[in-house]
Amino acid sequence: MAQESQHRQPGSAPAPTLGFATRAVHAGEEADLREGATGDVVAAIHLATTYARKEVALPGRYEYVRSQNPTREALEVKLAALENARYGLAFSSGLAAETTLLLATLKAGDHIVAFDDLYGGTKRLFEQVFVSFGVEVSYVDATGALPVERALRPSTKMVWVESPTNPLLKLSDIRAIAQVTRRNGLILVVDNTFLSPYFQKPLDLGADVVVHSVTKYIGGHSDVLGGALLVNSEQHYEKLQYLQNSAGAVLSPFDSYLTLRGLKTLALRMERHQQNALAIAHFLEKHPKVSRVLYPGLESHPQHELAKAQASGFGGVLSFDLKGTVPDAENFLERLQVFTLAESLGGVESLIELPSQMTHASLEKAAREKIGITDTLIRLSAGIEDAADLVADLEQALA
Ligand code: P1T
Repeated sequence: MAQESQHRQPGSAPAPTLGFATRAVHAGEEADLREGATGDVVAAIHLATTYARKEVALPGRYEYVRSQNPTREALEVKLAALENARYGLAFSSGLAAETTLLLATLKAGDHIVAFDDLYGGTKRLFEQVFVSFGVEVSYVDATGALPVERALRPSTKMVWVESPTNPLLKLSDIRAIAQVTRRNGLILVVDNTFLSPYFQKPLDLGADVVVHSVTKYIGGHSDVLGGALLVNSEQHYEKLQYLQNSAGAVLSPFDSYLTLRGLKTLALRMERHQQNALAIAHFLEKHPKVSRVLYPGLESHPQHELAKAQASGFGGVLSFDLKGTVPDAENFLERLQVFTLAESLGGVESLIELPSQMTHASLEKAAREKIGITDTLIRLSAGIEDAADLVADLEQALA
């Protein structure tokens, strides 16, 4: 394996012959047993910003840290191996990954068809930043292919979905939408942050690009800000790599190391996140003060069958509506003891928040309400604590 990794193209993954958990531990970090090598069993943190060469015209494997760095490269290989992708690229945040992707693929006048429920920061990037460069966006209910197909224009270049969405936990029928994008020569981007590659592999379902906020489940410990792009097409990879270096929003060696470390337990963590989310969802569904619970793992979720057909699990995030007023919701959130009132998700600790005032506050109230983000909608990310403690905490705060 060590020999094979020496000849692989930077950022490219080995064939996915080993199981997911095995790849999560080993891919990108095969010990180098050649003479004189250290045999490290974990990728080292390479802090050098530049690399010496013997001759002017003869650079070594690495030239300058922004272009590539051995620690980031190990992470890019591991990420690609986990998403069944040929190539991975790591960035300094999820939004940096998104920005790089948009810069690499779009020009003024191009049009994006996007899911109307997306992370607020992604919508802000489209509407407040890329609009200045002449990029247009239409939002549709991208649960199925028909609304996407109807929104296409001659200038459409890209279809952008999250599945499940943030914060309403809607799903996109990725296979059906991929047929539309293939037929029309468009790029299908799937933000896979909520399920992680452990539960869903959008490239296998027909997507062209997978986006991650590495800050969430992939890092997994609320101590890394990072992003990633995964692709199969060499042409896409070369463009993205060019922009990764030219725009410069790369992940640092230390954050790459923390992410490599976090990924080794991704399979274990995702199972526990999901187990806890299910226990919480069942508890909330029966509670008299809760009017609706949104979680793809519940049979009451309108796309529960699609969830089972395109993913191997439902993840650890759910949203729910409290009966009552905004002050009631604030009281509830402030009384919790085990849950932490904070933005973000996907860490080992359970987090809870009010999207209308926190993660999705950058959206207009009317636009929020139109798609169902009410003022009292609460989103929670189940951590890996004991389920009984999480349920008891919700129970006392609701009482
Ligand atoms: O925060 P950053 O690493 O830049 O990732 C942005 C991002 C992209 N995609 C999805 C689905 C996300 O949820 C996020 C970030 N989301 C939060 C911070 C949040 O609390 O929802």
